[in-house]
Formats: sequence, structure tokens, C-alpha cells
Amino acid sequence: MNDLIKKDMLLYSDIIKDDHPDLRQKSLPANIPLSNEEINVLKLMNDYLWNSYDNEIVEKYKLRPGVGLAAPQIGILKKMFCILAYDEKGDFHNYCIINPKIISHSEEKTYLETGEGCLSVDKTVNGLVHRYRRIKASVYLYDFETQELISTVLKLEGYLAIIFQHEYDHLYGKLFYDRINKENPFFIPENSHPVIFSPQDE
Ligand code: K3U
Ligand code: NI
Repeated sequence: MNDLIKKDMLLYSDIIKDDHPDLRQKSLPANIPLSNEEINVLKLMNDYLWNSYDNEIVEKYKLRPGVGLAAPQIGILKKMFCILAYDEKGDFHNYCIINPKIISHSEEKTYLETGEGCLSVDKTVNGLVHRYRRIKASVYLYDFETQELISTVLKLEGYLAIIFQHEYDHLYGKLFYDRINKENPFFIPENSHPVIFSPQDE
């Protein structure tokens, strides 16, 4: 696949940036069952996200933290991504997603008031990204503990739905800033409402 899979840890420098043509390609489906190489890639991506939550590791290796990472961002054009995040209620989620397909979505949209960022985009891009508030997606989920690959339908809403759609876009060569209204970056359609994060206990 490429030399990355021989590594045992991903660094921020392994993540390609938005001037790289691979980030504009459509990815191919992963093998079902996954090959050992594909499992290694998923593990590297998921570990990067876990390391993002460890301040010591972040400092030591100069990682840029993230809540999601897609295979094309490390130059592997396969339909695979990982999500590791707390939702707006404070519940923790970790998914390794393979061959996703959004099968339905709400009419209602949602957005982050602070806008979106991307580990493949070095600059701050001002503007809002409106995405479906609720989505249903058929996916395969990989569980590293049981080594099981299960086929299921994921139902996500709010912040998790935003992260899913951001990562899903990476599989189709799209970047978050492509979706910002060019004339009025802060335009809010009538059917779009912000994600409200509940205050977290100290
Ligand atoms: O949103 C970020 C974040 C980092 C630490 C704590 C909380 C949030 C960083 S940017 C990010 O995680 C991207 C990662 C990407 F692009 F490489 F996949 C994912 C993302 C950010 C914002 C909205 C949706 C998805
Ligand atoms: Ni991104």
C-alpha cells in the first residue's frame, strides 16, 4: 500500500496537506474482510486520535489533535476513517468505519458556531459549514479488541453527524471549505441550527 504501514506511530507530518492531489481523489472500497494492511492502517489512524487526548504525547511528538482522521489524509485512497470524540452531551464515541454509505438524512441542517478545522488544512478558514443534522449510514465497524468486523446501520446526530460527514467528504475528495458559502461565509439557512454543547463538569 505504502511505507506508512511499516510505522508503529503516525506523526502530524504523515498527514498530507490540501495542496496534495490525493486529497481530491475518490477513494476505493476497502476489502471485506479487511486485509492485514488495512487493519494496520486503521490502527495507526485510531492510535493517532487516542494520542491526541494525551497531552504528554501531544507535546513530545508535536501532534495536532483531532476528532477524526480518514485514510486519504495519510495518502491511502481507501474508504476508511476513524472518529474519536465526545458528543454535545459529553458521551464518548470511538468508531473505525469502513465502506460507509449515507442512506438517508434529515432536511434539517446543523453547524459548528466556531466553523470546522482539518488536520490537512494548515490555515484557519473562516465560515460556517452546514451539514445534515441527522444521518443514517450503512457501514462496517471494526473492533480492535474482538477483531470483529460488523455490518450495521449507524444513526448519528449533531456533532457526531458533522464529524462523520466531514470524514465521509474526505473519501470523495471534498474539503470542508468547499462547502462554505463564497459570497457570505457566515450565512445561516433557515433550516440550520447550531450544535449546542452542554457545559462539562470540571
Ligand atoms: O476539531 C478538532 C478538534 C481537536 C481537538 C479537540 C476538539 C476538536 C480538530 S480538526 C479535526 O479534528 C478534523 C480532523 C480531520 F479533518 F483531519 F479529519 C475533523 C473535524 C473537525 C471539525 C468538524 C468535523 C470534523
Ligand atoms: Ni479533515
